[in-house]
Amino acid sequence: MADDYREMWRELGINLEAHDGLLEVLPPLFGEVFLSQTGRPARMSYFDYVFSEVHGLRIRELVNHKKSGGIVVGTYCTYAPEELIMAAGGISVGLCAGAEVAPDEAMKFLPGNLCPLIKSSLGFKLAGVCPYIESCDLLVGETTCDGKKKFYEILGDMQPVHVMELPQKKGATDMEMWKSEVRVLATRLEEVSGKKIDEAGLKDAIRIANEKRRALLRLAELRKADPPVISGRDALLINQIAFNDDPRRFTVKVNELCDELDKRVGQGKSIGGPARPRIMISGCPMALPNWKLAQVIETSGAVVAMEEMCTGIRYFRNLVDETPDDLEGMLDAIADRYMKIDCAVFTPNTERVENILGLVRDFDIDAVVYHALQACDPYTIEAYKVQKALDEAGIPMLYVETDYGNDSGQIATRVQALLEMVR
Ligand code: BJ8
Repeated sequence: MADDYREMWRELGINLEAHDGLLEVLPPLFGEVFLSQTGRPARMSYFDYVFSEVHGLRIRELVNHKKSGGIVVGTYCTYAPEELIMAAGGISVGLCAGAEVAPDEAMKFLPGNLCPLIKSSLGFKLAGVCPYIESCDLLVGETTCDGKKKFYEILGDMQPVHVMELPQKKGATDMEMWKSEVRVLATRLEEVSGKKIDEAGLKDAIRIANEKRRALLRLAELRKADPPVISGRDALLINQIAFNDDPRRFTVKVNELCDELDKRVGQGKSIGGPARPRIMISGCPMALPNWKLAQVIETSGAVVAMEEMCTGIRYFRNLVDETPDDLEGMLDAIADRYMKIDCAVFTPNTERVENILGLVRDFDIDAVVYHALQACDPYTIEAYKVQKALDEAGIPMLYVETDYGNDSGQIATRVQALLEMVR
């Protein structure tokens, strides 16, 4: 891949030497986590290919889109409404980082005891190894956790950033404020792109984003099969790719995979043998290429049957109402949909606990592994409420606080003890 794309990366301002180092470590890791699995669905080959070209072909598509007058908009959170970006002629790309890059550089700006997702996201920018962020005309942030808010201020010195004010409660006045924030973002996107968001374009964008979510919901539904027809690792990879791939193409490919999985269910063809403990991972998102926890759980003899996180069902559970035809109605429908997201930054956040209990029931979950990124206040603190509810429901929960370092061995010991309890 590297030879074909070097000139493009150079033009984007990528630090080629550091980038080469990154590209060297990813293929062996990918091979170990994904290609080593036996009995994978054949249609996973598309997602393997997308990953292999994640800094190549997809970036070329972004560059070509810009050459033809479009814009690229980077996001760091599932609260950033991708429909608006699409309707303004933009391509939306997720920028959260899931591997440690340039930690010493990042710590010149940020404290060491900050969540690894934020430190690494800045590390990728400072090291000049992310062609996605270098392709962006605008970065959309949001006032979720304090770390992200302050990170956007730093990032704003390097690139144009628009921060949406996200309320922390879900009352009537909060909703009004959020509706107006959605409109402010729409105006900013129009200014950056020079393209007016009109009714037809927004209607189309809502449909495209909903179709993507429907495909992911269909995939989630197929993961209820016991024995499982797809691994949690593969489902996680698909969820991660959802943030960066072309949404129409991605939807087609997820549906093709689901067709294959439908057949597998009919044939009783599982991945990895007989039924095993069914685990749900809950908590902080896992940005590419963070696969550590899913890998540990599945190589310990269990299957991850669901992810209650933003690189999981929190991203696609809710659809935008497609009935409004006027611009104002559509903007309100978008605002309504995004406010249903149950991130731990909200207070109170009883919806999340209820949703977790619902998922445990619907996906026949034997135990929950709680994924807390170190120093993430919202999710580490909310673990208490989740634990309490799961205790009452008789479902064991293992709390894992981790970062992007190599602690797989210690986690594996604890996961194995959990699995012994539920076998
Ligand atoms: S909607 S989960 S993507 S905020 S892990 S940076 S919360 S300290 S990523 Fe998130 Fe949006 Fe919520 Fe989802 Fe802060 Fe926690 Fe770090 Fe986090």
